[in-house]
Amino acid sequence: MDLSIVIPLYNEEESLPELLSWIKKSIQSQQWAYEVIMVDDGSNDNSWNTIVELKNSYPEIVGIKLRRNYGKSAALNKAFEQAQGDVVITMDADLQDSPEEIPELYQMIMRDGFDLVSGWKKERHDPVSKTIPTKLYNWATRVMSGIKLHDMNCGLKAYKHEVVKSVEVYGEMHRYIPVLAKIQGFEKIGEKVVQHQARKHGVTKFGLNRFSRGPLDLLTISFIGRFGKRPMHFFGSTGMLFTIIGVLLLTVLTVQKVIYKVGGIASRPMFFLGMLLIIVGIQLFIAGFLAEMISRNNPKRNEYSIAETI
Ligand SMILES: Nc1nc2c(ncn2[C@@H]2O[C@H](COP(=O)(O)OP(=O)(O)O)[C@@H](O)[C@H]2O)c(=O)[nH]1
Ligand SMILES: [Mg+2]
Repeated sequence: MDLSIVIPLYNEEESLPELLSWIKKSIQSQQWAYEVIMVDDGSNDNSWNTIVELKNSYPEIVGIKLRRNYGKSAALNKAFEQAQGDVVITMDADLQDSPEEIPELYQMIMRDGFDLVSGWKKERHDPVSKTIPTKLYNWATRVMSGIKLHDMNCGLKAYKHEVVKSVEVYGEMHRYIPVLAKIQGFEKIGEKVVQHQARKHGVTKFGLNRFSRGPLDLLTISFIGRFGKRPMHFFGSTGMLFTIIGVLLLTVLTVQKVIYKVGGIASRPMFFLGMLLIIVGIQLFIAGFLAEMISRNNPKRNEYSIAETI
Protein backbone atom coordinates (compact mmCIF):
# COMPACT_ATOMS: atom_id res chain seq x y z
CA MET A 1 0.00 0.00 0.00
CA ASP A 2 1.31 3.49 -0.88
CA LEU A 3 -0.21 5.71 1.75
CA SER A 4 -1.90 5.61 5.14
CA ILE A 5 -3.65 8.77 6.27
CA VAL A 6 -4.02 8.76 10.05
CA ILE A 7 -6.66 10.92 11.73
CA PRO A 8 -6.95 10.91 15.53
CA LEU A 9 -10.17 12.55 16.62
CA TYR A 10 -12.19 13.44 19.65
CA ASN A 11 -15.70 14.90 19.29
CA GLU A 12 -15.41 16.08 15.69
CA GLU A 13 -18.69 14.81 14.19
CA GLU A 14 -19.44 18.02 12.23
CA SER A 15 -16.09 18.04 10.48
CA LEU A 16 -15.78 14.43 9.35
CA PRO A 17 -17.97 14.32 6.19
CA GLU A 18 -16.30 17.40 4.72
CA LEU A 19 -12.87 16.12 5.73
CA LEU A 20 -13.34 12.81 3.90
CA SER A 21 -14.57 14.40 0.70
CA TRP A 22 -11.78 16.96 0.82
CA ILE A 23 -9.16 14.22 1.21
CA LYS A 24 -10.62 12.29 -1.69
CA LYS A 25 -10.69 15.37 -3.90
CA SER A 26 -7.09 16.23 -3.03
CA ILE A 27 -5.57 12.88 -3.92
CA GLN A 28 -7.84 11.26 -6.48
CA SER A 29 -5.60 12.31 -9.38
CA GLN A 30 -2.79 10.17 -7.87
CA GLN A 31 -2.88 6.46 -8.59
CA TRP A 32 -2.32 5.48 -4.98
CA ALA A 33 -3.58 2.53 -3.02
CA TYR A 34 -4.37 4.17 0.29
CA GLU A 35 -6.26 3.87 3.55
CA VAL A 36 -7.67 6.45 5.94
CA ILE A 37 -7.26 5.29 9.53
CA MET A 38 -9.66 7.13 11.81
CA VAL A 39 -9.22 6.63 15.53
CA ASP A 40 -12.21 7.76 17.54
CA ASP A 41 -10.83 8.28 21.00
CA GLY A 42 -13.91 7.67 23.11
CA SER A 43 -15.84 10.65 21.71
CA ASN A 44 -19.12 11.36 23.44
CA ASP A 45 -20.74 12.92 20.40
CA ASN A 46 -21.81 11.17 17.23
CA SER A 47 -18.32 10.81 15.72
CA TRP A 48 -18.27 7.02 15.68
CA ASN A 49 -21.65 6.64 13.99
CA THR A 50 -20.58 9.21 11.45
CA ILE A 51 -17.47 7.16 10.68
CA VAL A 52 -19.53 3.97 10.34
CA GLU A 53 -21.84 5.75 7.92
CA LEU A 54 -19.00 7.29 5.94
CA LYS A 55 -17.47 3.84 5.50
CA ASN A 56 -20.32 3.05 3.04
CA SER A 57 -19.20 5.77 0.66
CA TYR A 58 -15.47 5.61 1.47
CA PRO A 59 -14.34 1.97 1.64
CA GLU A 60 -10.75 3.19 2.22
CA ILE A 61 -11.70 4.01 5.84
CA VAL A 62 -10.28 1.87 8.62
CA GLY A 63 -12.15 2.85 11.79
CA ILE A 64 -10.91 2.19 15.31
CA LYS A 65 -13.01 3.16 18.31
CA LEU A 66 -11.25 3.29 21.65
CA ARG A 67 -13.44 2.44 24.59
CA ARG A 68 -12.65 5.63 26.46
CA ASN A 69 -10.64 8.80 25.93
CA TYR A 70 -6.97 7.88 26.19
CA GLY A 71 -5.50 10.99 24.52
CA LYS A 72 -4.05 11.89 21.16
CA SER A 73 -0.77 10.04 21.73
CA ALA A 74 -2.51 6.77 22.48
CA ALA A 75 -4.71 7.15 19.41
CA LEU A 76 -1.69 7.79 17.22
CA ASN A 77 0.14 4.82 18.66
CA LYS A 78 -2.78 2.51 17.87
CA ALA A 79 -3.00 3.87 14.34
CA PHE A 80 0.76 3.53 13.81
CA GLU A 81 0.55 -0.15 14.77
CA GLN A 82 -2.17 -0.58 12.18
CA ALA A 83 -0.73 1.49 9.31
CA GLN A 84 0.28 -0.38 6.16
CA GLY A 85 1.33 2.45 3.86
CA ASP A 86 4.90 3.09 2.66
CA VAL A 87 4.22 6.67 3.69
CA VAL A 88 2.11 7.55 6.74
CA ILE A 89 0.58 11.01 6.96
CA THR A 90 -1.11 12.25 10.13
CA MET A 91 -3.55 15.13 10.15
CA ASP A 92 -6.05 16.75 12.48
CA ALA A 93 -9.74 16.06 12.01
CA ASP A 94 -10.93 19.60 12.56
CA LEU A 95 -10.37 20.91 8.98
CA GLN A 96 -7.56 23.17 10.18
CA ASP A 97 -5.01 21.13 8.19
CA SER A 98 -5.42 21.06 4.44
CA PRO A 99 -5.36 17.65 2.69
CA GLU A 100 -4.12 19.45 -0.41
CA GLU A 101 -0.65 19.27 1.14
CA ILE A 102 -0.69 15.48 1.02
CA PRO A 103 0.76 14.91 -2.49
CA GLU A 104 3.78 17.13 -1.87
CA LEU A 105 4.39 15.65 1.61
CA TYR A 106 4.25 12.18 0.06
CA GLN A 107 6.83 13.17 -2.54
CA MET A 108 9.16 14.65 0.07
CA ILE A 109 9.32 11.20 1.67
CA MET A 110 9.42 9.07 -1.49
CA ARG A 111 11.33 11.31 -3.90
CA ASP A 112 13.51 13.42 -1.59
CA GLY A 113 14.17 10.66 0.90
CA PHE A 114 13.15 12.37 4.12
CA ASP A 115 12.43 10.11 7.11
CA LEU A 116 9.96 12.60 8.52
CA VAL A 117 8.49 15.85 7.25
CA SER A 118 6.70 18.17 9.63
CA GLY A 119 4.20 20.81 8.60
CA TRP A 120 4.91 24.39 9.56
CA LYS A 121 1.86 26.58 10.13
CA LYS A 122 3.78 29.72 9.23
CA GLU A 123 0.59 31.72 9.13
CA ARG A 124 -1.57 30.52 11.99
CA HIS A 125 -5.25 31.10 12.50
CA ASP A 126 -5.45 30.56 16.23
CA PRO A 127 -5.90 32.92 19.21
CA VAL A 128 -2.75 34.59 20.67
CA SER A 129 -3.22 32.69 23.93
CA LYS A 130 -2.15 29.75 21.83
CA THR A 131 0.44 31.14 19.44
CA ILE A 132 2.72 32.90 21.95
CA PRO A 133 3.18 29.98 24.38
CA THR A 134 3.71 27.77 21.35
CA LYS A 135 6.63 29.90 20.16
CA LEU A 136 8.27 29.53 23.57
CA TYR A 137 7.66 25.82 23.62
CA ASN A 138 9.09 25.33 20.14
CA TRP A 139 12.20 27.26 21.10
CA ALA A 140 12.74 25.11 24.22
CA THR A 141 12.28 21.90 22.27
CA ARG A 142 14.68 23.07 19.55
CA VAL A 143 17.35 23.81 22.14
CA MET A 144 16.89 20.53 24.01
CA SER A 145 16.65 18.24 21.02
CA GLY A 146 18.83 19.97 18.46
CA ILE A 147 16.10 19.51 15.85
CA LYS A 148 15.59 22.66 13.80
CA LEU A 149 11.80 22.64 13.38
CA HIS A 150 9.67 25.77 13.68
CA ASP A 151 6.47 23.94 14.50
CA MET A 152 7.24 20.71 16.35
CA ASN A 153 3.65 19.80 17.21
CA CYS A 154 1.98 20.46 13.87
CA GLY A 155 -0.68 17.77 13.44
CA LEU A 156 0.14 17.46 9.76
CA LYS A 157 3.22 15.28 9.35
CA ALA A 158 4.51 12.64 6.97
CA TYR A 159 6.57 9.63 7.95
CA LYS A 160 8.42 6.82 6.31
CA HIS A 161 6.78 3.48 7.19
CA GLU A 162 9.73 2.38 9.36
CA VAL A 163 9.52 5.53 11.48
CA VAL A 164 5.99 4.93 12.71
CA LYS A 165 6.82 1.31 13.40
CA SER A 166 9.76 2.19 15.63
CA VAL A 167 8.52 5.09 17.73
CA GLU A 168 6.32 4.47 20.74
CA VAL A 169 4.05 7.37 21.69
CA TYR A 170 2.23 7.72 25.02
CA GLY A 171 1.34 10.43 27.54
CA GLU A 172 1.58 13.72 25.67
CA MET A 173 4.48 12.59 23.54
CA HIS A 174 2.73 13.23 20.25
CA ARG A 175 4.21 16.71 20.65
CA TYR A 176 7.69 15.31 20.34
CA ILE A 177 7.51 12.62 17.67
CA PRO A 178 10.42 14.21 15.75
CA VAL A 179 12.53 13.90 18.91
CA LEU A 180 11.52 10.26 19.37
CA ALA A 181 12.34 9.57 15.71
CA LYS A 182 15.75 11.17 16.06
CA ILE A 183 16.50 9.03 19.12
CA GLN A 184 15.74 5.97 16.97
CA GLY A 185 18.26 7.18 14.40
CA PHE A 186 15.94 8.79 11.85
CA GLU A 187 17.80 12.03 11.36
CA LYS A 188 16.67 13.24 7.96
CA ILE A 189 13.90 15.49 9.24
CA GLY A 190 12.38 18.10 6.94
CA GLU A 191 9.83 20.84 7.10
CA LYS A 192 7.17 22.14 4.75
CA VAL A 193 5.17 25.33 5.07
CA VAL A 194 1.49 24.35 5.14
CA GLN A 195 -1.85 26.12 4.89
CA HIS A 196 -3.78 26.51 8.11
CA GLN A 197 -7.41 27.52 8.57
CA ALA A 198 -9.37 28.70 11.58
CA ARG A 199 -11.48 26.05 13.32
CA LYS A 200 -14.92 25.84 11.71
CA HIS A 201 -16.83 23.54 14.04
CA GLY A 202 -16.44 22.54 17.66
CA VAL A 203 -13.76 23.77 20.08
CA THR A 204 -10.10 23.12 20.76
CA LYS A 205 -9.48 20.05 22.92
CA PHE A 206 -6.22 21.15 24.52
CA GLY A 207 -6.40 23.38 27.58
CA LEU A 208 -3.75 24.86 29.84
CA ASN A 209 -2.42 21.57 31.20
CA ARG A 210 -0.56 21.02 27.94
CA PHE A 211 2.00 23.55 29.24
CA SER A 212 2.86 21.52 32.32
CA ARG A 213 2.63 18.02 30.89
CA GLY A 214 4.47 18.74 27.67
CA PRO A 215 7.78 19.81 29.21
CA LEU A 216 7.72 16.86 31.63
CA ASP A 217 7.33 14.49 28.70
CA LEU A 218 10.23 16.21 26.96
CA LEU A 219 12.41 15.58 30.03
CA THR A 220 11.34 11.93 30.10
CA ILE A 221 12.07 11.53 26.42
CA SER A 222 15.52 13.02 26.56
CA PHE A 223 16.38 10.99 29.68
CA ILE A 224 15.09 7.68 28.31
CA GLY A 225 16.61 8.34 24.92
CA ARG A 226 20.05 8.87 26.38
CA PHE A 227 20.12 6.71 29.49
CA GLY A 228 17.14 4.35 29.20
CA LYS A 229 19.40 1.38 28.50
CA ARG A 230 22.14 2.40 30.95
CA PRO A 231 20.64 4.35 33.86
CA MET A 232 23.67 3.86 36.13
CA HIS A 233 25.75 6.01 33.81
CA PHE A 234 23.50 8.94 34.68
CA PHE A 235 22.83 8.30 38.36
CA GLY A 236 26.28 6.92 39.08
CA SER A 237 28.18 9.80 37.52
CA THR A 238 26.15 12.53 39.21
CA GLY A 239 26.19 10.54 42.47
CA MET A 240 29.96 10.15 42.26
CA LEU A 241 30.47 13.85 41.53
CA PHE A 242 28.32 14.87 44.51
CA THR A 243 29.99 12.41 46.87
CA ILE A 244 33.51 13.43 45.85
CA ILE A 245 32.81 17.14 46.31
CA GLY A 246 31.18 16.39 49.69
CA VAL A 247 34.14 14.34 50.87
CA LEU A 248 36.57 17.04 49.75
CA LEU A 249 34.67 19.73 51.65
CA LEU A 250 34.61 17.66 54.83
CA THR A 251 38.29 16.82 54.40
CA VAL A 252 39.16 20.50 54.26
CA LEU A 253 37.21 21.06 57.46
CA THR A 254 38.84 18.08 59.17
CA VAL A 255 42.32 19.33 58.26
CA GLN A 256 41.43 22.76 59.60
CA LYS A 257 40.22 21.29 62.86
CA VAL A 258 42.92 18.68 63.44
CA ILE A 259 46.00 20.50 62.16
CA TYR A 260 45.15 24.18 62.49
CA LYS A 261 42.94 23.77 65.55
CA VAL A 262 40.11 25.87 64.06
CA GLY A 263 37.00 25.73 66.26
CA GLY A 264 33.26 25.87 65.53
CA ILE A 265 33.48 23.66 62.45
CA ALA A 266 30.05 22.08 62.90
CA SER A 267 28.25 25.38 62.47
CA ARG A 268 29.89 26.34 59.15
CA PRO A 269 27.78 26.29 55.95
CA MET A 270 30.50 24.22 54.30
CA PHE A 271 29.95 21.47 56.84
CA PHE A 272 26.26 21.19 56.01
CA LEU A 273 26.90 21.42 52.31
CA GLY A 274 29.48 18.63 52.52
CA MET A 275 27.10 16.37 54.44
CA LEU A 276 24.23 17.13 52.11
CA LEU A 277 26.29 16.33 49.02
CA ILE A 278 27.45 13.00 50.42
CA ILE A 279 23.93 11.95 51.42
CA VAL A 280 22.39 12.98 48.10
CA GLY A 281 25.28 11.38 46.20
CA ILE A 282 24.73 8.04 47.90
CA GLN A 283 20.99 8.30 47.25
CA LEU A 284 21.72 8.81 43.57
CA PHE A 285 23.85 5.66 43.54
CA ILE A 286 21.01 3.73 45.13
CA ALA A 287 18.57 5.12 42.54
CA GLY A 288 21.04 3.99 39.86
CA PHE A 289 21.24 0.43 41.20
CA LEU A 290 17.45 0.23 41.43
CA ALA A 291 17.08 1.55 37.88
CA GLU A 292 19.57 -1.05 36.64
CA MET A 293 17.70 -3.85 38.43
CA ILE A 294 14.42 -2.70 36.91
CA SER A 295 15.78 -2.30 33.40
CA ARG A 296 17.41 -5.76 33.58
CA ASN A 297 13.94 -7.25 33.58
CA ASN A 298 12.84 -5.11 30.67
CA PRO A 299 12.58 -7.31 27.57
CA LYS A 300 13.32 -4.25 25.42
CA ARG A 301 16.65 -3.59 27.07
CA ASN A 302 18.56 -5.12 24.19
CA GLU A 303 16.31 -3.95 21.41
CA TYR A 304 18.00 -1.71 18.89
CA SER A 305 16.68 -0.04 15.80
CA ILE A 306 18.17 -1.93 12.82
CA ALA A 307 18.26 -0.08 9.50
CA GLU A 308 19.24 -2.96 7.20
CA THR A 309 20.70 -6.46 7.10
CA ILE A 310 22.02 -8.43 4.14
N1 LIG B 1 -7.48 10.75 19.67
C1 LIG B 1 -7.60 11.94 20.23
N2 LIG B 1 -7.58 13.00 19.45
C2 LIG B 1 -7.70 14.20 20.02
C3 LIG B 1 -7.83 14.37 21.42
N3 LIG B 1 -7.90 15.69 21.67
C4 LIG B 1 -7.83 16.30 20.46
N4 LIG B 1 -7.72 15.40 19.47
C5 LIG B 1 -7.65 15.65 18.02
O1 LIG B 1 -6.42 16.27 17.73
C6 LIG B 1 -6.61 17.23 16.70
C7 LIG B 1 -6.15 18.59 17.14
O2 LIG B 1 -6.91 18.99 18.24
P1 LIG B 1 -7.39 20.48 18.43
O3 LIG B 1 -8.34 20.50 19.55
O4 LIG B 1 -7.86 21.01 17.11
O5 LIG B 1 -6.04 21.18 18.84
P2 LIG B 1 -5.51 22.57 18.33
O6 LIG B 1 -5.61 22.59 16.84
O7 LIG B 1 -4.10 22.60 18.84
O8 LIG B 1 -6.41 23.59 18.98
C8 LIG B 1 -8.10 17.18 16.33
O9 LIG B 1 -8.24 16.30 15.24
C9 LIG B 1 -8.73 16.59 17.57
O10 LIG B 1 -9.92 15.89 17.30
C10 LIG B 1 -7.85 13.21 22.24
O11 LIG B 1 -7.98 13.24 23.45
N5 LIG B 1 -7.75 12.02 21.58
MG1 LIG C 1 -7.24 22.27 15.74
